[in-house]
Amino acid sequence: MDLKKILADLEANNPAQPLYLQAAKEVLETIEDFVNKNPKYDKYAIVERLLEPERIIQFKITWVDDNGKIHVNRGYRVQHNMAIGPYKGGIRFHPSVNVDSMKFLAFEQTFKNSLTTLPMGGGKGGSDFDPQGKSENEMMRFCQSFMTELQKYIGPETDVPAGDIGVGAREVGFMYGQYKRIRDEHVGVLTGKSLNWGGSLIRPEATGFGSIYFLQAMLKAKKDSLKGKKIAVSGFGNVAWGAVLKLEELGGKVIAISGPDGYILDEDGVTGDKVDYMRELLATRNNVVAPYATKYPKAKFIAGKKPWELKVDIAIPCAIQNELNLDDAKQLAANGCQYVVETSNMGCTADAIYYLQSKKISFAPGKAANAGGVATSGLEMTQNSMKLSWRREEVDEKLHQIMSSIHENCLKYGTEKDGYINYVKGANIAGFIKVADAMIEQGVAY
Ligand code: 2IT
Repeated sequence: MDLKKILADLEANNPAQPLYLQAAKEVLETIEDFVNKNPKYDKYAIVERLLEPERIIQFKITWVDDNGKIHVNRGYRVQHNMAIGPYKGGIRFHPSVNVDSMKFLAFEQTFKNSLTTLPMGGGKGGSDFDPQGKSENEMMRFCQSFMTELQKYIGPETDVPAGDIGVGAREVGFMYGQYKRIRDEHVGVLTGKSLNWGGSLIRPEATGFGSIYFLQAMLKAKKDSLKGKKIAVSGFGNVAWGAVLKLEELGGKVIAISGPDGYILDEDGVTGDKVDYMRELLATRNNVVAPYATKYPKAKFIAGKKPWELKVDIAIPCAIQNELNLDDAKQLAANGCQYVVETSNMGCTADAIYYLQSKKISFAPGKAANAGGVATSGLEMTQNSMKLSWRREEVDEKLHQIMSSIHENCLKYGTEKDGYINYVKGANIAGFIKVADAMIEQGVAY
């Protein structure tokens, strides 16, 4: 493949889309050698085809707030690739949502979903609507308006959305109710549902749990363990919560969590009822972490800073894209950090990743480390199809197996001559192969 030309065309075709270009460039650079060694991919123009989403849907959402004022927001669904299964991916409600962030997330999702071993294509959706400060009724009306339009494009065998930033079980419930009202079907069209109407055990914890299972495999690969490790986590939402919960169980010491307002330093460790309190904080939807230090006065709140300035062995970004930049990477490396487990989608900037890798710090990309969330969504889809539910242990065991298999695939395609594991390369190549081969076998369709 002619990387230079592909990149030039990509930039020309996607102006003002820095996130999409960042995500695509990372994949292209890491699969280049592999694609060049396997000419069939060029013959079938697989790379060029993968760079164009199969469909981008943009729609208008109007809704009425509690004071009777009418608002207009934009909604999106990017259906990136359906080669190995129905489009699958979350819905994000956040002011940063635009066609660029949706495209990057859908693109990443295709590779991530391929890694899970389950039959799921890649998609992503959302709205620039900001849930912060909205009442429950406003959330419900917004979700209903959103689904009134989205339902035209989704279905249990077509496209199966789920939650993401700003969309939890409550919002999935509101959207599911509206889908059902319009279509008159109780089907597995969304995942992340509540337990008593089709949800799966472990789904709420799955992204965080999966990321820590992946970390365990990374540690094992270096004959290391969690014992005595100090850990900084960013975010305090669903993903951070699952990670902290699993770390507590396995004996890793989390000394920091964070929010958009700053970070909490809790030298005693975020454990016990403090972990439950993270849920309460999220439920307030004020999007600030500071109240933790009021409730637990031994902890400190450091306003306006990121937890990457702390001396920790392991850093786990769990918040949002590009939350860990080159300066943060330098600071972490200078402080002796040995593992960075990117659990947010594209949580690290490209230069931060290069820097960490140049220092031989073990770096897991989000596509691999956070795949446990969507993998468990895949398990929810399976249970819905079979019209039964698995026990907690069953789901957890499957999740564990999936994360181990993703790690093995990273080792297979990412181990370098000096033994360093380039997880980015490994994940991108392994994710690419399955989708690319499926596209070839299905002829020139998309
Ligand atoms: O980024 C992600 O993988 C998710 N938000 C989960 C998607 C899903 O379909 O469960």
